[in-house]
Parts: sequence; structure tokens; C-alpha cells
Amino acid sequence: MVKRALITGVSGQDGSYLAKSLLEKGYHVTGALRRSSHPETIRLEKLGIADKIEYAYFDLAEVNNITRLVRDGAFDEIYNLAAQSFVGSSWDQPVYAAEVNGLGVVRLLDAIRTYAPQARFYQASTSEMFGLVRTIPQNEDTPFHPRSPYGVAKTYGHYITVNYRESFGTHASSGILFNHESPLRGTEFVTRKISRGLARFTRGVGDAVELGNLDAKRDWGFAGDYVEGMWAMLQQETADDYVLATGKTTSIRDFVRYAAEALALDLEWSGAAKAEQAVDRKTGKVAVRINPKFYRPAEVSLLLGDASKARAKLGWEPKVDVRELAAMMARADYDDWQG
Ligand code: NDP
Ligand code: GDR
Repeated sequence: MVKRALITGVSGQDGSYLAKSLLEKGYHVTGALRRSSHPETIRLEKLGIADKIEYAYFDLAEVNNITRLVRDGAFDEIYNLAAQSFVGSSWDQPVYAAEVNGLGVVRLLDAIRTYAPQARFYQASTSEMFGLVRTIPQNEDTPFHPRSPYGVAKTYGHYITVNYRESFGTHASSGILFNHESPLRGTEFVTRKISRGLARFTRGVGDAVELGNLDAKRDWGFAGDYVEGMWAMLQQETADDYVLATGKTTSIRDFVRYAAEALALDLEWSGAAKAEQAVDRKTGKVAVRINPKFYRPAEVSLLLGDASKARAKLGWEPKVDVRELAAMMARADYDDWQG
């Protein structure tokens, strides 16, 4: 029997890699997409799988389309990756973040409870739930203190997933994933902003890359590795929660350094705090500068994950190190440059 999977957020970074992986494993994949005037299948096209997916239009803010999709789809596995995923804009649209990232999850879970109780469910939870961290590294037992409307909404999504598992026996797992990136990462996220900005700078187009807080530290892995962990969670007999992370933390400044290295850019750093900048020694031009508008109202300063549970129970291991990741992204942006 061919297994049937539903991926919400299939047009996003993780949705695309997960769809590719499930297709390779022999699944039938239904990808739920938001209706748009321009169907956003560009990442799926880049991976060569856009025409191998069955599409269903849906929005997590609307209950009826979710119910119909779950009722009629006969899905074995449902991966909820759809979200308003950019932390920065969640302060501008806090109610929408709660609606989609929080209530959207219970809409899906309740449809599963009612119409597809046999389906296995994956919720895309996040290290942003840890927020103001007091314990380093963070694992499944670390208390949450989210620092953004995005993180608060995702914390509800996490707990309601746990609650449906405990209340109704739903096979519902929550993956607490630390940052994971790729050449398909959205251009507003800091890693891609850096790789794309420096690639353009190296090509001689585009101004300096303007960034916010260079001192924030993240545990960055490769998205292609993380979607394998999502799948592994749903193959377990019992549903559970798992942290996926590399166990190494890196500052934004060092990510800039790694991407610059891969592009053979020789940067000279000067100044401090909001006056810090990096000049390209070859051309004398400013390649990176601070723009205070990219600072956040409340920052998550340091994330460092402990994925020992996933390693032990799922046999999951991240394969790409942060330096290789920065190089992979910078080179892809340099090569993809269209003029
Ligand atoms: P992306 O921003 O690349 O993808 C998000 C997806 O959600 C897109 O397909 C988007 O559709 C869709 N979406 C947004 N709003 C709605 C809505 N109202 N209804 C239906 N679909 C919607 O994110 P990632 O792939 O990076 O992340 C996947 C998930 O994992 C997200 O839930 C994110 O919060 C979470 N996460 C991500 C981490 C990471 O480091 N990447 C780490 C931890 C958790 P459209 O194309 O129309 O915008
Ligand atoms: P994050 O990712 O908020 O961790 O959420 P992002 O790349 O946006 O920010 C990471 C850190 O970089 C600092 N930063 C900047 N960020 C952006 N976007 N732009 C800048 O110019 C800039 N300068 C410095 C930020 O302040 C922050 O500290 C991502 C998303 O994928 C979420 O959906 C996911 O849940 C978490 O990762 C884990």
C-alpha cells in the first residue's frame, strides 16, 4: 500500500525538502497551498518535484477547508509545517500569528480527532519557545519563555499537540527544531540575507548588507537533515516530542565570516555595537553595516540545542556543519545570480 502524506506549508523551505524526501520513499504527497495570484511552487520546481505532488488549496486560518481536507484525504501522516514563520513580522501581525501558528494547530488536530484518528501528526515546534534561556543547552525538559508573538503562538501549538496526544491518544509528535537553513531559505531570514547579500556584493551589484544584532547566537543546521528527523518521529510506535539541533552555536557575525570566506571576500571589521561595519579590503567598499531597524523589540540571544534524545531514539544525526552550510548557501546564491 502506498502511504499518503499531507504536508501543510509545502511551498516553504521545509515543505519542499520534506516533499522530496517522502516522494523518494514512495509516498503519495498532497501539498496544501494557500491560494495566491501566483502559485508559489518555485522551491518545488527547483527540486524538480513540482509536478509530482497533488495540490489542495487551504488556509490554516479557515476551519472548514481543513476539516474537508482531513476528512476526505485518507492520510496516514500529516505534517503541519504551515505558519507565519518570520519572527520579525510577528510583532506587526501578532493576532494573525496567534490565529495561524496557534489556533491553526488545534483546527487540524480536532479534524484529525473527528475524521482521521488513525493519522499520525507532526507539529513544527521551535526553539523560539525557549526564548529567554536560563539553561544551556536546551532539551525537551527546558522550560519555555517565548520572546515574540511568534514564539508565544508556537508554544500554544506545542502544548495543544501534547494535549491531544494525552486526551485522545492522537499519534501527535512535536519536533522542537532549532534553526535550519538551506539555499531555499526565505530571503528575509538572516542566513539567506547574508549569503544572498554577500553573493551580490561579490558580483559587484547591490549595496552593503544591512543587519541588526550581530551578537545573537543560533544553533544552525541544514534543512535537508531536519526533515529526515520529522519523518523519523512519525515512524515511532509511540508519539513523543524531540529536539533537533546540531549542538553548536554561532553568532551572526561568525556566520557572515563563514559566508565571506566561501566567496573569497576579505573583510575588515571595525566599530562597535550599532556602528560596527565590515569593509571589503579589495575594493574599500562597505560590505556589511548595522541598521538599527533590524533589531527586535525582544531578542532571543542564545540558542544551543541538545538533541541526544533524537540521536538515541530516532538514530537522527545532523550531517552538515554550520561552516559548510554558510558556504553551501553563499555559493548557491553566487551561482544562481541572474544579473
Ligand atoms: P517557510 O516560511 O519557508 O514556509 C512556511 C509555509 O507556511 C509556506 O508554505 C507558507 O505559504 C505557509 N503558510 C503561511 N501562512 C499560512 C496560512 N495561513 N495557511 C496555510 N499556509 C500558510 O518556513 P520553513 O519552511 O522554514 O518552516 C516550516 C515550519 O517549521 C514553520 O511552521 C516554522 O515556523 C517552523 N520552524 C522552522 C524552523 C526553521 O529554522 N526553518 C525552525 C523551527 C520551526 P506561502 O508560500 O503562501 O507563504
Ligand atoms: P529566527 O531567524 O528569528 O531565529 O527564526 P532569523 O534568521 O530571522 O533571525 C536569527 C537571528 O538573527 C538576528 N538578526 C537578524 N535577523 C534577520 N531576520 N534580519 C537581520 O537583518 C538580522 N540581523 C540580526 C535576529 O535578531 C535573530 O537573533 C527562525 C525562523 O525559521 C522561525 O520560524 C524558527 O522557529 C526559528 O528560526 C527557530
